Amino acid sequence: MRTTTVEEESASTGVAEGNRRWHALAGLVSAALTLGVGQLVAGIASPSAAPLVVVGDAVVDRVPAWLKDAAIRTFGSHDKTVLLTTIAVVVALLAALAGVLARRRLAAGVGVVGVLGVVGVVAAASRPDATTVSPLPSALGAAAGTYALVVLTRRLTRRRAQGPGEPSPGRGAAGGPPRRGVLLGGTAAAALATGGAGQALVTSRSAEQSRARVVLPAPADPAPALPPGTDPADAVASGLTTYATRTADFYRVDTALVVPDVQAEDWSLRVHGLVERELTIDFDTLLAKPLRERWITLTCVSNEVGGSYVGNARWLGYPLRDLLADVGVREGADMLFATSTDGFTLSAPLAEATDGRDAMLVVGMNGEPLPREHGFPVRMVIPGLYGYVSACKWVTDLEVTRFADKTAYWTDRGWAAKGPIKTASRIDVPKSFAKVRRGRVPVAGVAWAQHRGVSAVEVRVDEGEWAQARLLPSASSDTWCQWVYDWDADEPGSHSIQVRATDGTGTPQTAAVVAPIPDGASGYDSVTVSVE
Ligand SMILES: Nc1nc2c(c(=O)[nH]1)N[C@H]1C(S)=C(S)[C@@H](COP(=O)(O)O)O[C@H]1N2
Ligand SMILES: [Mo]
Repeated sequence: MRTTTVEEESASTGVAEGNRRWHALAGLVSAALTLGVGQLVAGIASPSAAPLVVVGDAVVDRVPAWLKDAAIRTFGSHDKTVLLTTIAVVVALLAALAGVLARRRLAAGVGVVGVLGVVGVVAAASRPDATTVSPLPSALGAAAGTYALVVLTRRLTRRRAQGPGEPSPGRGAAGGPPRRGVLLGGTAAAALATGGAGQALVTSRSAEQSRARVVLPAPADPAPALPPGTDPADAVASGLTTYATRTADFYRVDTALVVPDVQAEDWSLRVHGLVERELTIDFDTLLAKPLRERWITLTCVSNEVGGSYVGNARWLGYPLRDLLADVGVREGADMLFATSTDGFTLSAPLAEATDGRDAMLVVGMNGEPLPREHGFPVRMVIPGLYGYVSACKWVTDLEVTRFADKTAYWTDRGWAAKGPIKTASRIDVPKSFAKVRRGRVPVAGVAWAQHRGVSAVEVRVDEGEWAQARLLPSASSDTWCQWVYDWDADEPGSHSIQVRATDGTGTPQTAAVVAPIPDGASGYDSVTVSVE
């Protein structure tokens, strides 16, 4: 029996080229089926273990810090989309390669798919929230994909074995319908169907449903009524940040590629380490504790001078001090090591968690259960510390330990072990490069020095004398405050305006210009405006 060699085919009118394309397509639809079946198995068995997601998460946790920083700088909040797309493109290229390889040596193609499957299985198994079923989506997905690749390759090669000179059923010859198109199309449709069904299952088992069932109790210790005088209408209309940040506008910073899907019914927190009595608390027990509600302004250590990674909300929670009293902290401990369901860790200093400030295990934000992306069902908040050392979202484990014994996620990547928030101020209006009319120009913004409080804000124009701005009221020293300065702009031309705050201890904000890494940015915010 005669078999066609590649050389013979190449010689014959680009048929080989065409065949190669079909085989590449077979690789692609097989990979799509891998992901689809993986998603379906994830939906049934392990919602957080869909193949693309576990691989993406594994990549996020392994890329060097400089690359991660560069990605965030370049792509901003699109960094996760860019990463997922990159992974999808790489997988697609490898899949096409597998298809082409399988054409000549089936084992080689299957090998490439197998390696992809193993990568998924290892990534799934090495997740911090891994269970025995976590590797299943990648394993079964890869099995389905391999099977598809073998069947499709055999069909395509059998066609080819008929020889280039014979009529091609694929092109609608008398032998029948365009079979290879149907085969590949059918596989692609199966991939879509399994993937779609899996996605629907994942969503229906979601935290969103669980969140809708939560009824928050009234706080035993409610937040103070806001003193009148915040949010002057004219300043807000021209762009001054409102005192309270709407939940939908609240900044989000985390390492989670996909927002962790935790149901309140499944949640529990283990408190252990240097304690007298270990404790595990579930969501209902937590809600039954006397809860406290407070206005607290959160800030990210990676916020640039003038940046927007800062927001003020009303948080409802159980004081960490009370929780730690329940377990009894032992001698020598100085750190609270918090771990979230997705494996993120942070190191919070015990001193600040227990000195009487409103450090809390939080269940509510602005009167509602925590939104998923802000840590549903439970997160931490400690006033006065940057989020990366205080505000663990989706927290499920608290270990009382010592800074000498443990380091957390961002500390391992070059950021400081401790992160008290630096005194800062920001100009919201006028915007930089605005053109303003001669006369009285309102300059306004926010200033923060959480837990020390803001005692003064000053403004200067063209590096002249500092002049006092008017501070608007705030709920406590744990929140930012708004400020307004009426500038008499009587000289036409370009002017620079700078701002600085002084904290409650009388220490002015530093002028030293410093980048966010390792312990927070500093320097004065400024805008340049032109008066006409
Ligand atoms: N699980 C988890 N918690 C986390 C983070 C994270 O990456 N993962 N990031 C921290 C950082 S750096 C900040 S600034 C705050 C941001 O909280 P927000 O997204 O609710 O504004 O969450 C903190 N908690
Ligand atoms: Mo942060």
